[in-house]
Formats: sequence, structure tokens, C-alpha cells
Amino acid sequence: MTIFDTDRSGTIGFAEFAGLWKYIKDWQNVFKHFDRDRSGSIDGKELHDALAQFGYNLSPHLLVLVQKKYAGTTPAGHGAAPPGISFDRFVRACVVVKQLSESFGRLDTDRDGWIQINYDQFMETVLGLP
Ligand SMILES: [Ca+2]
Ligand SMILES: [Ca+2]
Repeated sequence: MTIFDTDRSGTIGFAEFAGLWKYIKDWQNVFKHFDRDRSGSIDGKELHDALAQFGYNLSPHLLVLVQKKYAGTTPAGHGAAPPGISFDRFVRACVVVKQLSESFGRLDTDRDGWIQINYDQFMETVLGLP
């Protein structure tokens, strides 16, 4: 819950709760918007459209990796989640893509798409993810 505990008090106060609620409402709208076939989950094409809309043009290979990492692994059957990425996993996927891209952008100061980082910087970047 650290991303919502804005004053770092360790608990979520009312203002933070209101922010959290607004945040979830916004995400629900985003999710509904991109769940074009209203299946209740995000498939590969929908994920591509969502990330492209947010300004992240991932290669097809990376999109498959994101999909694999965040799609549900529950076996098919009665009451099983629909195939694809569920709401909470979709939020997580978007936040991780955003944070990784921002971390990269901060390190790629000359904006040529390449970075050279040492072990500490690499670990800091990865450990900074939600
Ligand atoms: Ca869908
Ligand atoms: Ca660079």
C-alpha cells in the first residue's frame, strides 16, 4: 500500500483514502475503456492499445512478456477468471511499465535509447518497483 501512503505515516488517513478511492475509480474507468470486448479482462490487443495510449510503444516481444507475466494462471473451469489480465493485474502492469520507463528515462540523459548503469543503479531501479 506504500504508493497510497503519501505522508509515509504507515497508515492510510482519510485524505489518502479519498485519493485511493479516486485512483481506483479512475483505473476502473481506464480498464472498462480498454476492455473493448467487455470480457472483464485485458487481452494482448487491448493491452497494446492501452500502453500505446499511455505513450509506451512496446515491441511485440515485450508485449508478450508483459502479458505472460500478468495474465492469470488460474486453470479454466467453473468460476475461473476469464483468460487475459484481470483488473488488479492490469493496474500493476501499467504502473510497472510506467515506472520502468521513467527510471530508464532518468538514466538515459542524452535520450538516445541506451543507458550504461552499474550494479547498484540496476538494483536500485529494480527494487524501486511496486
Ligand atoms: Ca477484453
Ligand atoms: Ca543514453
